[in-house]
Amino acid sequence: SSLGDSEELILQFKSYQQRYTAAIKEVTTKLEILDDEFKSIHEYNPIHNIETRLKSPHSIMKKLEKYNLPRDLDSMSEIKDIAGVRVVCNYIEDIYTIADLLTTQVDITLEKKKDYIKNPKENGYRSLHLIITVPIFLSTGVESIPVEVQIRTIAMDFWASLEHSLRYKDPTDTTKDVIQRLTKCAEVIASVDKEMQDIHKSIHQG
Ligand code: 0O2
Repeated sequence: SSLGDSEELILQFKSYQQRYTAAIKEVTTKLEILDDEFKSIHEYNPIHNIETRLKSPHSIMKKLEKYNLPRDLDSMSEIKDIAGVRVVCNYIEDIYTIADLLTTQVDITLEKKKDYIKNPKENGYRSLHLIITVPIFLSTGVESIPVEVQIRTIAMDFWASLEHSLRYKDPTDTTKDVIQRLTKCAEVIASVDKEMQDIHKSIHQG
């Protein structure tokens, strides 16, 4: 019967997908506008690239299970990362500039912030995570939709994507030694990020 329930929820989810897709579009446009404006004023782009993803019904099910939540629409609204936007910036300071300019916009509400740059995860993972809500305008009225925004540098993104694929390859094989080596890589990368930031500053200000 639980299979039947989940099939029904998947159908309901599909009707909701459009809302999350709309929210992704709104946030992406806001980010692109900020990046364009920056370029015209400061002659450089803080954003390197933007990636977006919509969580699949299957992953939503897995997450509901992980948190022991019932499979219904109410608990689905508890999942805040159905709409995901990843912003890859050139330099560390760009991350905070973009986060600030986005979250201070009048129609955006900041629900949650996790700064894994100031407080890296034990494995060395670094990124700024925001949960924001953005209004989307439908024929039936306005709705506030949550979006998870991950903001990181190119270097942090490089580490995160390789670490992610290594972990997915064989989770049981990530020994303590492998974790330690990955953590060390994250530290080296962080120091390169700082140096690149300094070089950028000295050229832009000098
Ligand atoms: P995937 O496969 O990327 O979708 P929750 O989101 O509720 O499960 P939490 O702790 O509130 O848990 O979320 P958190 O810490 O903000 O992390 C959410 C997302 O950040 C993850 O999504 C990853 O995308 C990314 N992330 C967090 N930690 C790591 C890490 O150590 N390495 C890498 N490569 N990415 C990380 P998902 O849904 O877990 O995974």
